[in-house]
Amino acid sequence: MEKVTLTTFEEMENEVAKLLETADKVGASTWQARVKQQTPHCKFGEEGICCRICSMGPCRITPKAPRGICGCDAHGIAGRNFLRFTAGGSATHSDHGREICHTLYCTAADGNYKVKDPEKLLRIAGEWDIPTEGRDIYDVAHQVAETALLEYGKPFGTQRFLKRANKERQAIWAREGIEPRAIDREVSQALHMTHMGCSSEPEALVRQALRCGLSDGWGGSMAGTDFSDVLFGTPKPIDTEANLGVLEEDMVNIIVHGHDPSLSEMIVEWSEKPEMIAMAKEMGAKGINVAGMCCTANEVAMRHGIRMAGNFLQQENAVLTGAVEAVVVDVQCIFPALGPLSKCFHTKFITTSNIARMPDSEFIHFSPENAGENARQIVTMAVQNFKNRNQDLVYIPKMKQKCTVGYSCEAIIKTLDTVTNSHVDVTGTYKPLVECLESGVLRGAVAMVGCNNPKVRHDYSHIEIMKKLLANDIILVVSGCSAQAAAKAGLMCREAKELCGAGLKRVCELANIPPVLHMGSCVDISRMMLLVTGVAKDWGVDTAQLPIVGCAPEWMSEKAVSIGNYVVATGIETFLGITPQIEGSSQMKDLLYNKVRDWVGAAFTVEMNPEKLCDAMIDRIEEKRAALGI
Ligand code: MSK
Repeated sequence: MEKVTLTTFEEMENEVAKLLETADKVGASTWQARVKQQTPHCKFGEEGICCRICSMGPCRITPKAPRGICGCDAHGIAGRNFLRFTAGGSATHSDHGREICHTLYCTAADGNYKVKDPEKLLRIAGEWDIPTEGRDIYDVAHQVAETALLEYGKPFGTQRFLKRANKERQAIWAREGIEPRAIDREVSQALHMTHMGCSSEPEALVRQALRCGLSDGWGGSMAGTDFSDVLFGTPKPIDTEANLGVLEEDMVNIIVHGHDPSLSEMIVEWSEKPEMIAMAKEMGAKGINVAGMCCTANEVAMRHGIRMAGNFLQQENAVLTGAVEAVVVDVQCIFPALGPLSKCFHTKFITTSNIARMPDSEFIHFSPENAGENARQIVTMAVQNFKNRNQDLVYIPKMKQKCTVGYSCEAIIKTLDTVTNSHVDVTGTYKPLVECLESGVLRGAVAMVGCNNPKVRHDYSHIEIMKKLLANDIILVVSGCSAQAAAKAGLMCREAKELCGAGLKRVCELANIPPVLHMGSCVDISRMMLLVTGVAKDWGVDTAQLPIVGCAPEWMSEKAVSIGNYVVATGIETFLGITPQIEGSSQMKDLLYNKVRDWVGAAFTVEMNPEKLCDAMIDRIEEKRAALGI
């Protein structure tokens, strides 16, 4: 086995500097320049104490003006802002899930979309008491999809997926009155509560934030993940590569960017068609190279081995290589800057969803019914654009690393089965993992997730924290842009076991896994909830007792706040490397950093210094171990 050589920050930053020179040459605006223009940020906004909810304001809280015009204080304003942030994230993830449910409803034996994992579909149908015996798989798919869609607006009851949680957790949610009802209802209620003249009591606002977050993680996101697996296949370990070096000088490069795999799956399928490859050759290219960006990268990497060009803060970099024929996007985390930036190059910026319309883009409305034709049109546009590439502007950084991705819960269990020769009775469970944790071979696990944020050095917190955790025998499961940070650095290959403590290294060797396990995209944090729940059930304890914590060191989006709420509500201590916009309220800080622990057994910890954040996680893991008597 080869030794691992990590890509350093200096190497990455030197290459970015060269791309920024190209930006200067063509007069393009970049996020690096815009950050300077926007700094310093508005202090009222940063602390969450600017209220723009009605037109009597905006009101800003200062020592001289401690209440807004309606009389709301800093705590009510920061609380309302926090709940609105959560609702935005929950709505976004859940609407992604809804689109996937619609796609499932459109499946047909001879259609654009088919059922690729019938076993998983039948399992979900069984959970939901939907008859399967003797039925056509597509009849079952349509009924399951319709039932899932009704979860968004059902008038009575709570989310069906809550039953997957361990009994202790379900009891806590019921006791605290935070079981999510219809998904849309929790978002609507959050907006209603935060309307002028409704809630201004921080505790009530935080409870609704937890409930609204849970409707995402144990509702909309879980639907998004499960039905994506049914449609496109449940991920299995697969080898691929990551970083801008996956772009090819002599091929048509298509970047797929966003979140919804319904689009990217079709683009991948069409880019592999012989007639499309023949057309690329006619244009003088050697073929078609599809590469992923942000969470779409995770989706297509873990199901097809499609290579990952980069994470959130690299989307502009990809265009700056001058070698991208088309950036094809669906929804979420897409910089509007891509429109004007693409105009400085030959690159076509193609938007496809009414949810994400942007200036300076070419819009091709993508729908499940016309998906094949839409994809054919998009791939054709990209291929025909190859001849317009300006070779003088082409510079592709050579950086890339190999990685193994695709550790769904099913794949993790299957991997564990291969290392349990002496424990035949534990096949199909997480018990081997429980044994490793209980014996101390592994000290704990961290679920590392989330974005990049220009408030901190790109990827630095992700990578430095991961390296230290590995050295301390703490295994990592990762998703979203954190996953790509790991892959690009070289931490997601089997050779990275050399960076681990003796215990984790041994586990990696026995199971033949990398020490950083890729679990997918943002919505796939629902996989992590099921993993943690499975471990808790096999251990016979509640999730809050496990030596497992969550971490989002470079988070930036509303979705991340929604995630934070459901991860905490699931009993998992959550460590943030970017301060949430609540610092102007002592009551909100006390609630989120302490008091919610009395309700759900976990809370948030915030620390901007990655070294200290990592130490705090290790300490918390050791405290959990001590409390379990191990
Ligand atoms: S893409 S939400 S920047 S993880 Fe899911 Fe990355 Fe964060 Fe978007």
